[in-house]
Amino acid sequence: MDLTKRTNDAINANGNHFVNGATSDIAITTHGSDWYFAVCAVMFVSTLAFAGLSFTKPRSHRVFHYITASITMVAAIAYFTMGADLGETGIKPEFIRTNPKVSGNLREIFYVRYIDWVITTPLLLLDLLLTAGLPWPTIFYTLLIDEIMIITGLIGALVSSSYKWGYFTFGCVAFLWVAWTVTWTARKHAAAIGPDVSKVYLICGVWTIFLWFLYPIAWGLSEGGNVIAPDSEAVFYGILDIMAKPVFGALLLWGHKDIEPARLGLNIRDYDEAPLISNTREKPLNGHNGAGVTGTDGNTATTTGASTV
Ligand code: RET
Repeated sequence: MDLTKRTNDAINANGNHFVNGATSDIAITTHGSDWYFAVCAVMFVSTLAFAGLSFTKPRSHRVFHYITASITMVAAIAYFTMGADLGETGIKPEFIRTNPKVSGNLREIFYVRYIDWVITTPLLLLDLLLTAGLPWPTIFYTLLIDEIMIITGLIGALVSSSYKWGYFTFGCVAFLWVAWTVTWTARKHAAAIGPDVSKVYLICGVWTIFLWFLYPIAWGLSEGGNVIAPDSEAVFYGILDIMAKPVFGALLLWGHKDIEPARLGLNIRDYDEAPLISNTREKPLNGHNGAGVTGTDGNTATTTGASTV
């Protein structure tokens, strides 16, 4: 091997996979592979930055750093896979085009993209909805609906016939539901906590919904309609992913720098801190309960000031 001139050998090493005896003839080139590796590097550096920043905070204040660093870490691995021309399969396009950039019988579909999204989009929503202080059952079902959006998108991408648009429609309906929760329900919760929380939430929420609306367009032009080449698909999704993950993460963590997690209802305690809620058995006063909430067994939950050591 000539060490003075290192070239990207991924397409040669891993490309030209045979699917049912044929190769994907609408596939990324070395340019697409280079770009995917470049985005991988951006995700990796962002992960180091977010994880590093977490050390500037006590352990009880790191939840958003950990979630955000996990998001870019998963993306870095997915982008490494796509750069290596792996995590893909050949699918016969519904529309056979004459444009030489997309003419062919099998289009390369990166299913690894959806494995990334199925892990990272719920985490992005978690970052956002925890900021809004949304009740956990609402967060939980919003994340489930988000999973439906991604999985229907994956199935649609793997289907050759026009039925793919059925899955696309399911995905769009799920997305509208998520968008509603982010723009309406959660916005009201954030506003109720305080103007500083409301401001961070609005910036990150508007950014998210604007960007997320562009994903189905990218899908329609790539996996759906076979209009743009896989290299262009790489650039389209890559720019969106950089905006939606590292840039979003930086905005969110910056916004959180002066916000106590306890204000968002996140009562997180380190092992050497006093519990926020103690479950002590108190003697009832004249047959009445003292301050605090008393269960049927006489247990009284008493609030003892915020995270005192
Ligand atoms: C699909 C196709 C089905 C319909 C819709 C989609 C939306 C996808 C979105 C993806 C967001 C991904 C992010 C990744 C971060 O790196 C699945 C393309 C609506 C919104 C934020």
